[in-house]
This record gives sequence, C-alpha cells and structure tokens, in this order.
Amino acid sequence: MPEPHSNGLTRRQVLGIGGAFGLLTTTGLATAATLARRPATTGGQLRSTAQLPPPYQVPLPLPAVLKPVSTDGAADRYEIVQRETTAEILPGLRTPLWTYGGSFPGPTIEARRGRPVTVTHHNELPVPTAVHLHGGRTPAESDGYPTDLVLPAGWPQAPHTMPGMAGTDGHGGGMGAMTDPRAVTTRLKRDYTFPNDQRPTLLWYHDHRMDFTAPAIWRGLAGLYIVRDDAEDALGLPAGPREIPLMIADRAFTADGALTYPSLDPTLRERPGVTEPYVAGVLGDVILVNGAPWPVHETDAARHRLRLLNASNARHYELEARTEDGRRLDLVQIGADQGLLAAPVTHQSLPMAPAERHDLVVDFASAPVGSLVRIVNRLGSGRTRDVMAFRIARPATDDSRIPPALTTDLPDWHREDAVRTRDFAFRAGRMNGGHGWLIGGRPFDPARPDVTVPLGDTEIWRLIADVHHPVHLHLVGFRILTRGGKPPLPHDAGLKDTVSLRPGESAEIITRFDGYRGRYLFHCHNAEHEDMGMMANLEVV
Ligand SMILES: [Cu+2]
Repeated sequence: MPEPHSNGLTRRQVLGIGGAFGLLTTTGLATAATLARRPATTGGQLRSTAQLPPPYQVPLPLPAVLKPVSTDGAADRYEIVQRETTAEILPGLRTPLWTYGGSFPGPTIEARRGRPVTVTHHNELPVPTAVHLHGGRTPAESDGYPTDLVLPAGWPQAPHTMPGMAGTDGHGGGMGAMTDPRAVTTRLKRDYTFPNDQRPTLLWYHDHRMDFTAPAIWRGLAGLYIVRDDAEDALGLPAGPREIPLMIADRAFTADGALTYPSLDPTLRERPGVTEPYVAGVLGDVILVNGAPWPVHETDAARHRLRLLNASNARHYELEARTEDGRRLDLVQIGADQGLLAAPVTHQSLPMAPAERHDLVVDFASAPVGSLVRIVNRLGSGRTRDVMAFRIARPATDDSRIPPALTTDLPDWHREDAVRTRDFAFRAGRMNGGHGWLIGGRPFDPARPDVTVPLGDTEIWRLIADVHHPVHLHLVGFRILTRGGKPPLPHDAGLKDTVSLRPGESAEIITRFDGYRGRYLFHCHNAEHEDMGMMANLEVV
C-alpha cells in the first residue's frame, strides 16, 4: 500500500497523539484540568486522495444473510472462505479488500439462542488469521485466541513463534520471537463452534491475529452475527425491512481506490505496528456504513429498529438523528452490547466507542415524505460529521411498538456478591524500545498469566485510562457500577462487553465469570492499541 499522508494534522489530531504520551508524565491523571481538555477522539487521521462522492448518493447495502450448508436438526453448519477480492466502494473505483466470503462486511450469520452454529473458515489469504466472535459466549478453543492461527498455504510452519510485538521506533519486529507453547494452529481451515447459549443480541466476527488485528479489520475482515430468541421476537419491535443493521467504520483511500493504512510492513507478514503519527489510533476521513460511503436508505415514515455497530479501529462517534428542519429525533435505546435493556432509555445523542453496539428504535413518522433524516456524528469535523441518511419515501402504517418493559432476565449482580476486586490501568508506555500501550504497566505476553479466576466467581474490576480506551472482555458480559466515581451514564445501562473509558476516566464493572473454562483475553478495542500491547490473559479455571 502507498504511504499515507502524515502531514496536515489538525490540532485535534495532535492532541490525540500528544495527549497519549503527554499524559504519561502527568501525575494527576484524573484531575479537572485533564478532563477539561479531554480530546474528542484519540488517534491520527489519514487523508484520502481519491475523488470522494457527495453524501447520501450511494444506496445503503444490506449485508447478505449467509445460508447454512447443512441444518441437521441439532446445529447449523456454515462455510466461509477468507479471500482477497476487489469491490466498488467509491463510485467508479475498485478497492482491493481482504474479505469473509468475498464481501465487506462479510455475510451476516443469523443464529437462534441455544442452537449451535459451526463455521468452517478457510484461509485463502496470504497471512495467518484467527476469527473471534465479539460478544460470543464461546468455548476457548473457538474464541480465536490471537496465536490460535489458521495458517495459509505456503506459510512456514513455526507455530510457537511470532514476530514479536514491535513498537514504532524503526527497529521493531526483531525483539526476539515471542513464544506461546499453548498455541493451537491449524493449516488452511478451522471449525469454530458457537453454542449461542446467550442473550439475543448483535455480535460481530472479526480477525484477531496476534499483532495484526487492526490492519486486517481495516482491509475488510469483519461481519455481523445476530442471535435471536422467541421472547424478543414476540415484543412487536420493528422488524423485517424496518430492522436494519448498520456497521459504521471509517477508512481512507488512495487516488486509485486502494485503502490507505500506515503499516510499517504493508505485507502484514513480519513487522507489526504503524508509523509514528498513528500510534494512538488510525482514523479515516471517509465514513462507511455497511461498506458504503455516507450512504442513503429509502424507507417508510415509520418506526425503525437500527442495530448499530461501531466497527472502526479508533474512531468514536456521538450520533444524532436530525431532520431537515433541524429537529433531533429521539434515539430510543432498547439494547446494549449484550442484549435488551430492562426498559427503553431515550437519548438525544448517543456516544459509541469502537466495538460497542447500540440497539435503537427511531420513529421517522414525523419526517415529511421526501425529506432526509441525517445521522450525524457530533464528534466529527468537516465530512466526518456526516454518517448516513434515511430518505423518507412514503407514508406507512405502523403496528410496531416499544414495550415499556423489554426483559426481566438481566443479571443483577451486587457489590457484595464480588469475591475480589482488581485494578487495571490502561496507559501508554514503552515497549520493546518503542511506543506501546500497556495494561498495568505491561505489554501483552501470551505466555504470562495475568488474571486467573475460578469459574463462577463474581468480581469487580476498577479500570482507569489515560486517553480513550474502549475496554473489552471476552466470554462475559458485565454491568457498569460507576463511571468517574459517579453513577453510570444513561448509555451505560444494560449488559455490556465493552466499556468506553474517556481520557482520565475510571470505571468500575462487575461480572460473574461463568460459561466455560479456558484461556481468554481482555483488551483495549482501539485496534491499534490492541496490536501494540494493550491485551492481557484472562484464564477461567
Ligand atoms: Cu486503548
């Protein structure tokens, strides 16, 4: 890939990077001064040189639902080939992609609660891969641990060594191969089994390869996975064409349509990491929804269920729905990362960190036929303020509803249930002689036990951040007890698997580690941070 533009950073981008390392030397991490100059986002923004389309011209694609290759009564089986292809993302240009099944986003998998799904992934890409189902309650052997790689044809068989996590000091990659004796690699293909023994919600599957997750997702390795059950189906929420999954992700493009990404090693074979201006996170200047730039969707003047995923590597959003006459439509949140809330929560705007999902109902009935309802990002500037639009094409009858009580099955863990409390600081630091991102002062090492917890124990984790860090736990959902020492925010309701820590902010979460024993992870879901050390082992025993 061509070199990205590394000049022309705005003040905000400089803050995003300078803030990351500047805060290291600041002792008063959570001081009022730090909070007052909290930047809107963390990362550096690439600049596209491609001709970009005006907003709201390209139709919103809806990812195809994958058909099972067999349904034997007890389980559904699927096949996905991971392969290179090109697609027309910007009008008139072809963009080379790495895909699940030839499309970006990959095909959507529709699952039923309690009915297992097995997906056979075939790796026809030039590099190893690992598939993780984000938010899945998944046995460890199918959780896509970063060293449990599927090796492509011709890849040297060296399962227990990896390039080693590099910094960005210009001599990374040679820091001594890291070893992981527990890695279970396969060649060419691997079966991933998902029991779907969990609350219905929108999950997503994406690449989780050691050191190279961020560029692999950027190139297209992400898809949706929806778990449903009868109780949710019976609620009367907007459904069919009025239930719309929206995968939001930013990217940048060269003049010939290729994706720009500031990899130190554009082959993604040897040397991990990104060039200096982007170590705090890679932001694009083009907002894609379901793989289309600033798309438009024609629809009815009726309630819609919008199932949002922020699949961006580092970009945060604060979303609003705005009518042409300047009104903000209510965003009625009915679900969080891990499924339905107890009761709807109405927002005027809604923040969204990388990997978070929001399940929303928005009523377009008050928008005039022919008008646009724009979804905008209050944290963006210039063209990154626009996300997508709905064109209200026709009046419609609407028998959908939003029940005042959505579910009663939310776990209700209390502080006194916790058998221990742990503290984790998510901060910038030095790693292998370069910049890194550390949890508790240490970069990820697959061979080092970090957290070991007996199956069934309930714990409180206290998390603190220097810059934005969306913290994600594999295997379990959690509840947010406090944020910044205060009660949680309205969008912290429900069951979460990713908590967005803002610069200088702390949060307490509580969860019960149930499901399966085995080796899992917790990590920052800023994908660049994740690749540069900000992961740790979570072993359930
Ligand atoms: Cu982070």
